[in-house]
Amino acid sequence: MTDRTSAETLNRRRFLGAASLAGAGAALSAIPALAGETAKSEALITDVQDWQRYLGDGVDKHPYGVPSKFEKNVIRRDVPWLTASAESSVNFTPLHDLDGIITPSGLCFERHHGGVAEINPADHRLMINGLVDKPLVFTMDDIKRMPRVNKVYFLECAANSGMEWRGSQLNGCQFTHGMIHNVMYTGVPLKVLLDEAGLKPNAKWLMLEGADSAGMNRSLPIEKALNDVMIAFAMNGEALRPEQGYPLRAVIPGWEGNLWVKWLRRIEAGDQPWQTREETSKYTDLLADGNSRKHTFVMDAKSVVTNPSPQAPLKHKGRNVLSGLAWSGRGTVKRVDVSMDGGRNWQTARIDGPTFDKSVVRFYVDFDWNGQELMIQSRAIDSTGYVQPSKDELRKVRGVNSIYHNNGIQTWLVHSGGETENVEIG
Ligand SMILES: Nc1nc2c(c(=O)[nH]1)N[C@H]1C(S)=C(S)[C@@H](COP(=O)(O)O)O[C@H]1N2
Ligand SMILES: [Mo]
Repeated sequence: MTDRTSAETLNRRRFLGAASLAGAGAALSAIPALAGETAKSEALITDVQDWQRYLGDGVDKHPYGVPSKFEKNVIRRDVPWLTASAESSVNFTPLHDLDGIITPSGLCFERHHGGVAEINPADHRLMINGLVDKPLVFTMDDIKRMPRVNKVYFLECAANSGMEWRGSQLNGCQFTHGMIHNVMYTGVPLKVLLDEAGLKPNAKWLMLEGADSAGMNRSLPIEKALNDVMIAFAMNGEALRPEQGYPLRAVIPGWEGNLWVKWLRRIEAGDQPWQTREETSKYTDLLADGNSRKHTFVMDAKSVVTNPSPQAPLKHKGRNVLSGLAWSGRGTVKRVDVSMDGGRNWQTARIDGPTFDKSVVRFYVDFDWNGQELMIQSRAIDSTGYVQPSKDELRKVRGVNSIYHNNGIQTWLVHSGGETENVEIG
C-alpha cells in the first residue's frame, strides 16, 4: 500500500459515476466470513522469536512512557503550503490512527497564532477585572484550591474542513477533519471565579486574553461564561501540554476552538463585545452576497468516517470494521447513519463507548466487503433533532466564500482494490 500521508497527495476530484454502485447495499449483509485463518504450522507460532531470546528493558528505561517504535507513523502532520509560518499555523490530529473517544494528549492538533508560550506556572497569573466589584488576581496555587470538575469535551477549530468548501481537496481525514480533539479536562467552573469577583449587573461580555506573543483575545457572552465554561489546568489527567495552553486555558464547550483562549492571563468584564482583530478580520463567515455571519459560535453536528479513509484503505475482503466520530456543539449525538452507496441507502451505526454532552462519540458498522466500489458517507443527528447537511445543502445557504463552519457530509470512494479517496458526489 502506498503511503498517502504526505501533503503532496493534494487532489481535486469530483466523482459522478454513482451508477456503478447499484447493488452496493449487498455489502451491508450480515457477516459470514471469519477474520482469522484455520490454524496451520507457521514459524511465527512454532519458533522462538527474537524478542523472546533476551531480557527486555527494565522499568527505569522510560520514566515517562512513549508509544511503541512500531507506531512511529502515528503523528500529527501539517500542510506546509496552508500557512506562511509554523509559528502561526496548524497541525492535524491523525484521526484515522485512533480509536475510542479520547484523543491522546500528544496527538491533539495545535493551532497557534504566535507560537507556543513557555510559561513557568509559578510566574503565571490570571486577572479578573473590568465590570466587577473586586478585581482579583489568581496564582496557579489559588486556582487549584477552588472546587474543580472533570468534563470530556471536543474542541473543533472553526476552520476544520475549511479547505473543502469549494470541492474535495485534501486526501485524508487527518487533513479534512483533523482540527478536532476530545479530551477530559480538569478545572474550575468560570462561574466560581466570577462569583468571587462579583459581576456588576451591566457586565454582559467577557474578554479573554492569552499570554502568548499573539496576545490572542476573544469576546464571550456572559450567559455562556456562567453556564458551562471552565478554566482548565489539566487534560487527560495530567497538566495541559505547553502547546495546549499550559498552565491554564479556557474551555468553551461546543463553541468554536478560537474562543478557547490558551495561556489564559486575563478576563475583563464589559458591557459589549470587544472589537478585536480576530473578530473583525477572521472567524466571520463570508456569504455569497458579501455579507458576513457574525458570532457563529456553536459548532453544528458533524461526523466523519475515519476508517476506511484515504490514509487507511481497506486491506481485506470479507469481514471489516467501519469506524468514525460524530459530535455536536448543541448537545449529544443521538444517532449516526452510514451509507455505503453515496447516500441512497442508510443504516444506523452502532455507537460504542460513553456519550457525553458536547463530546465526540465513536461509531461502528461491522460489514462484509466483497471488493465492490463503495461510496461511504456518515451523517450525525443530535439531541436537538438537527441532521448534518450535505455539502450542497450547506453551499445553497452559505455559498462557497466561507472558510469556517463547514459541517457537510464527507464522501470517501473505496475502489475495488481498497484504495480510498476524497470525492464529492455531483
Ligand atoms: N492564546 C491563544 N489561544 C488560542 C489560540 C492562539 O493562537 N493563542 N488559537 C486558538 C484557536 S484558533 C484554536 S482552534 C484553539 C486550538 O487549540 P489547540 O491548540 O489546543 O488545539 O486554540 C485557540 N486559542
Ligand atoms: Mo481555530
